[in-house]
Amino acid sequence: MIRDQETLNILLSAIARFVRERLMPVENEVAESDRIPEAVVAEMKTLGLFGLSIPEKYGGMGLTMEEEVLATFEIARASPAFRSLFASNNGIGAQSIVIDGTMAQKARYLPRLASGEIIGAFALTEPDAGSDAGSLCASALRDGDSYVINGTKRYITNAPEAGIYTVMARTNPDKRGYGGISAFVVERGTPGLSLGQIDKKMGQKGAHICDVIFENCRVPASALIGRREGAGFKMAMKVLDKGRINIAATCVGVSQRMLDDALRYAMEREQFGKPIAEFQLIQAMLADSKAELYAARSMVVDAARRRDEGQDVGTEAACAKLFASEACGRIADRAVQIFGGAGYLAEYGIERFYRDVRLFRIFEGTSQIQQLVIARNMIRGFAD
Ligand code: COS
Repeated sequence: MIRDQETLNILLSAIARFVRERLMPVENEVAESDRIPEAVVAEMKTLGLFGLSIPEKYGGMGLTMEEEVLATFEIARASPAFRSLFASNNGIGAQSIVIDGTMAQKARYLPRLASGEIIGAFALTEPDAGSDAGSLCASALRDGDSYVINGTKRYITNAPEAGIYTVMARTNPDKRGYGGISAFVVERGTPGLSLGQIDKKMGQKGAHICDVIFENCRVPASALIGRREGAGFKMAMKVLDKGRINIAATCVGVSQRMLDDALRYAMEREQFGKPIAEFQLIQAMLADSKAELYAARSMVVDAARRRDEGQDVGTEAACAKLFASEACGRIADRAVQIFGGAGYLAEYGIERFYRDVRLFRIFEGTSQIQQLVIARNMIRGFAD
């Protein structure tokens, strides 16, 4: 749903200009230093990028899902590491509070998330619980007016920078499966919370992940999100439904960038006396990429519109994430191929995207998990 096209156009063109003039020129610097310059982070805050989807009442822009994916298409034309820094405040690092938080939790955290003063991280995955999120082991045992959290969370995006962590832990260890899982908001600096070393990754330099370790970490009972025990797993799944649409939108933006770069190269690079874009085998790669990009974009917009209408979008979010991330991988591969030898060299940048986008088929649910979600929902629908 687009509330006001004119206002949205102003935002989209401001983002496009920021991407072109401020982010793209420092992509190499960020990849080499593994750090986004402070000045760029400050400009992200001024533009409101940390609060795109946080309600206006709490200082965000309150974008609808459709508006947000259109913004993401623009943002994701730059290296995905930039988006990673503020994406968790619009997605998995804040949505548990937006969707299920108490009034007090919303008032305490959402304004600071919206301004970028703090970053939110989502701590679901554990060393032994990845795709099988319902088997997580971290515990949060009630003790008087508090809960005591123990356990380790792994691959947590933005954990080194985060000011708050949404932590899924078992409040009822006797209850196996998802029913015993609750969600907590835990503040950085709480005694008993520590961070592991920043992990070295294949790509997305400038975006950081690490372990988050809880050792007798005591939080007040008011840290329980929604003040309901046992609701954490379903809440995490709802948060991931939105997150998956956003990852799919990111795949569309990055795919567009890679295809633009590949087309430009194919028009400029000459072999056998003419631009390689005039050869049909190159054209086939360009055309397949364009068609897949169009399909992915259409799926993302449709899933976003359905979510805005209040529909249950578990299936559509999984379809969009599955298709867009797999297509993005194929488009990256073709872009490197079109660049030829230059595609393998760091200075042309396309190999960096090739490594960066590999993550999209893995995080916020692997492609295999998306297939499983889609098929399960089909089977359940048939049974009903
Ligand atoms: N919205 C609301 N409720 C949902 C839901 C959703 N999107 N998805 C599942 N649920 C509910 C189910 O309806 C079920 O409730 P009922 O028993 O009342 O019907 C409950 O949650 C458990 O669901 P399910 O039986 O499907 O759970 P499983 O443990 O079998 O599997 C998968 C769930 C595999 C889909 C889930 O663990 C998953 O998404 N794993 C991937 C995790 C992930 O993406 N990790 C990335 C890390 S975060 S960056």
